[in-house]
Amino acid sequence: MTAALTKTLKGLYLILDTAWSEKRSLVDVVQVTAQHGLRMVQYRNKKGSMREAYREALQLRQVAGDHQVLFLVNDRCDLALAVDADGVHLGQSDLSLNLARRLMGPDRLIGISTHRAEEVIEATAGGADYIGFGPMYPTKTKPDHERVVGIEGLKKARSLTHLPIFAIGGITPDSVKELLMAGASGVAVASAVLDAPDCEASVRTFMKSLR
Ligand code: TZP
Ligand code: MG
Repeated sequence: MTAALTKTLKGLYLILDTAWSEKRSLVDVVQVTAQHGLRMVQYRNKKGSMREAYREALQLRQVAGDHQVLFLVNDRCDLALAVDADGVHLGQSDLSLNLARRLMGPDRLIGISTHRAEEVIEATAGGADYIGFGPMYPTKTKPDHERVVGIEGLKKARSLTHLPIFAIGGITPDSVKELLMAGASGVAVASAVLDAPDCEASVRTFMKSLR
């Protein structure tokens, strides 16, 4: 990973979850939120076919690239490579970090979802570029989510890794300060932006609290 990329791994990381795409198209969301300083998004499609996901991700990848927004794909290295994404975000039951690195190469980002100390240590030792840590709070976006880790869990994670940590799960602008204080480098958010009555206003509020 280049030094320039390392510097980008903080702040707001918007999860473009297709389950939350009813209020506003995800393309629209990327276009408007990029104007408020958003620099990193993740395409997350848990339901569509690979063909559908490819079409949608390709379009979003192009729009993100046009706005200098890093574009990562959730779960799937094949889709990430097919759309020439900047990286992939993997959960604990996706391809191993080792195998993913062989596929993705040294320059693309690999993020790993972690929920406990051992996973943080393993992702760090395995050469991840950043970790997601959570869920910080209960969330509807991931109904089968792991046990809530809490602020103490985040502090512990911070003590175990030098990697950027994105806190995730049920995060709203009101929770940002305590998460940064506990050591988060940034916050990964879906519903608080995508399901907001005004997604631009929500991103602006996030950006302000992240400053
Ligand atoms: N992984 C852990 S919690 C979560 C994911 C994908 C959902 C994040 O979405 P929201 O709507 O910001 O809680
Ligand atoms: Mg996953």
